[in-house]
Amino acid sequence: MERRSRRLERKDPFGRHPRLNRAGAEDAAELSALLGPGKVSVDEERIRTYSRDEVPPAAMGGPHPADLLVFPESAEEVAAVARYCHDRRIPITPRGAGTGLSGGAVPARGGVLLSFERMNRILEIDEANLCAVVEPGVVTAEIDRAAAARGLAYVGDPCSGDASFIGGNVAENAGGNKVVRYGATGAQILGLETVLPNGSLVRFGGKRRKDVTGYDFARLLAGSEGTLALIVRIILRLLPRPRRSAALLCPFRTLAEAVAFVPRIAREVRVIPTSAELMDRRAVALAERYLSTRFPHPEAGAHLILELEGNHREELADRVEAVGDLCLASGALEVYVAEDRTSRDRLWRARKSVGEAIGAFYSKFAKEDLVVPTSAVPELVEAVGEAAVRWGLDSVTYGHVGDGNLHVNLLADDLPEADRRLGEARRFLYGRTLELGGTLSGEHGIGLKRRRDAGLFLSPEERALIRRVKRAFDPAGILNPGKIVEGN
Ligand code: LAC
Ligand code: ZN
Repeated sequence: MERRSRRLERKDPFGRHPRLNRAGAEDAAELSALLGPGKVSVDEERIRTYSRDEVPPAAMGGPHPADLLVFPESAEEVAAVARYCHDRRIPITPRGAGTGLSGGAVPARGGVLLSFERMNRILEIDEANLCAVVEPGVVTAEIDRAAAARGLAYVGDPCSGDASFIGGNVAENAGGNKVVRYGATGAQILGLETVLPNGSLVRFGGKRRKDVTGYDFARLLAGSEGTLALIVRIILRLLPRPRRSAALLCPFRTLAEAVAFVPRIAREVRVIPTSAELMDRRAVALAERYLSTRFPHPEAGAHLILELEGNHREELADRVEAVGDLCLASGALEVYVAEDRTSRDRLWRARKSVGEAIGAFYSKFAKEDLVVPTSAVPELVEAVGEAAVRWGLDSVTYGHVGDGNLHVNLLADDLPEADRRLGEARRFLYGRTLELGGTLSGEHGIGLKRRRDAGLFLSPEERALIRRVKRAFDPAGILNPGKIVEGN
């Protein structure tokens, strides 16, 4: 029989967490020696700034500062950091641009925060294979700009695309405005190069359109929230860039009419729009106030923003007309068509500002990211209305109506017992979402913020599998600990 090694195992006998250590001044010095000058920081102010994302720290039990920051410049340097931390059981939390909305990049258990901001090169736009090879710290929108120069497109388009990093998009499987047509970030990934928590470099997938040689690990890593591996290089599919596009702004008398209209586009016009976005009346009012702008028909119950593409003038004009006519026949008060860049950009800016506007004007709210089968969207919208009335709350509903993912916000500023109302209303909405075949998060992830809520939506078997997959990649439990499910 094999003898158990008597080596001291750093394991917490009472918890499911492996025992983890903090990083101290000595680790900062050693990492600095390992990486070279200027790549490690222990500056408190800087650590505070880097140790958060877009979620107010108060919503996650206060700030969770890292012990130190590292700024590697290559995959080898990432691997060196991983090996160092692995040997000492020091947590590593990977971080992109910090635009996340669930605390995914927040170092829940201290340790090393690894920023990818210096790994920001677009390495290749491969026209022959219709793909891009990029480092994780590239700003998402830059990939599409680089592709556009060759008549190609990168179709991942989260609302934060001008700031977010592609590495964070991959880790969170970010969604956004074009998912209805092209799928989320995961659907754009052909391959990933990663550093496992023990420091080994491993590739998954590659420049190929098909691959059933083994499990699809690249897809598993998309949305793994930085808990399984450090992503150091990404191969993304590119598509031919449509020559023309138009955005339709369609105010509807009621929210219910706007929502009911959306599936008719695919059924009756036989086109899947590039985007089908919703802003209810309050979302419109918030964007107007935040950007000092005006929408036509601010009294409308909701506005839809529909984007259509085509290669030829007539092709696009036909689509615009077909969708526009159907819209008017379905209760739209008007249809505005933005074809030039400036007016399209203005429209999208307004749409993309809503999330920020809520944070700017309100302090007590529930910010949800619910997703249901598209046929259940009308019932979800009804449930939001019901919750608002029952608990005396204001609500703002907007987002990706075309793919069933709505940003539902319940606002409780100035109300007595705001927390109780928000808590009860949220639980009510979660219950309805489950009944409708939906789930907690369509695109923002679980992270630290929603770890407790996730339990309601994941079966015990699924939670156990999540933990086992986590352990398979990261037996020492050092990579982004404390995320997704309790005990991770
Ligand atoms: C949006 C972000 C909040 O869609 O996901 O605006
Ligand atoms: Zn969104």
